[in-house]
Amino acid sequence: MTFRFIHSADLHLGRRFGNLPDEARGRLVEARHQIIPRLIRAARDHHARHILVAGDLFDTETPTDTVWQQALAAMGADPEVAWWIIPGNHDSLGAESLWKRFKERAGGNVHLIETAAPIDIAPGVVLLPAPLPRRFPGRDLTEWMAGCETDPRALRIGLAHGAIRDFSEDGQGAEGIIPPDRAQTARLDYLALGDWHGRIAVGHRCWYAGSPERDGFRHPGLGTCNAVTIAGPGAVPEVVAVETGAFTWAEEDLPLLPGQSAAAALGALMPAGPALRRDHLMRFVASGRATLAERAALETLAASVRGDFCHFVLDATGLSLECDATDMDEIDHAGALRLAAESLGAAARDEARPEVERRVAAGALNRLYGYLREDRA
Ligand SMILES: [Mn+2]
Repeated sequence: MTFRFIHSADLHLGRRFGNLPDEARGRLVEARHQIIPRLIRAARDHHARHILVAGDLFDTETPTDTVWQQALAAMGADPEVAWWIIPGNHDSLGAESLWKRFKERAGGNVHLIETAAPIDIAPGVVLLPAPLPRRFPGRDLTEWMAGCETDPRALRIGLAHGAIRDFSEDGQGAEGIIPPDRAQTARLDYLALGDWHGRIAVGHRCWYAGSPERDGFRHPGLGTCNAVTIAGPGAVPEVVAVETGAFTWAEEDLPLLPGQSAAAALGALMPAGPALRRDHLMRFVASGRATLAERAALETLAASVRGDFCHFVLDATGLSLECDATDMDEIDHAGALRLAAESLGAAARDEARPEVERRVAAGALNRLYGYLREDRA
């Protein structure tokens, strides 16, 4: 018997993205809702009837009614696909009011799992779940799986949420760590994990699926889920990534040297088509050195493309100033402005000064240069 299913986690429905501009926020919130039909489509394409959600379906214990009711409606749109959901640390069973209302309204294909006990989810397939009773359970909730006996002819699939080794999305670390060999010690055919928002294999039988719609620069690229096929008990699972995300997050280093066109270097790192940029959130971190003219060209390009992107950040605080004679001549050949520019340039280069003072001097010189160019344009 071959069993196929979708492994997802960390949908974080209702996440607000408060640190982003309004326009980007609205689009990202909507994209999170769209994950549900995308996961159903992934299940259909994979000929799977089951979607396993390894925690953090919701971002908080108190999502708005709009968020959870519309999530349930979307899950109910295809009653032939079953959802098996454990609460994670963001939406633990401590969210009593949410889960009570969720269960009352859920269709027959949506299963909220509240107890750590085996469930027959399909003929010959047993799910061993580890729902989080509260935000910080403080112990390894997968421990019971090792001692749980099931029919030896049945598949054993674990479902859990939390940190393994050093992988902890919220940086809590050691407490309640899931042993990296849990799939072996509990004789699991597959252990579906959530918590880490990137996609990563802990072994052939143990995966973090990652968030199906990425939510930050820490986990770049498009969100994915795992489409899993297991040929029978003991068979090594076949695991394929399916892209489910709408938005690409990318952070790029932009190391620069004088003489290099900073604007061309930035341009080379951007998606070529402006139509694609609309679904990109990009952050460029410039470092190294650039002349006043090169830096001005970089800022000009950044200002002109910013509106193409869902979100665009150019962080040039680590970019040092290289002042050459041409730059200075452009400011003025002599006189008060030239003197001011030279003294700012000297301050920016003076390694005896504290870093912050050098930055202020370089920033002032950049601004002076920019104003004069604007004035002459
Ligand atoms: Mn999470």
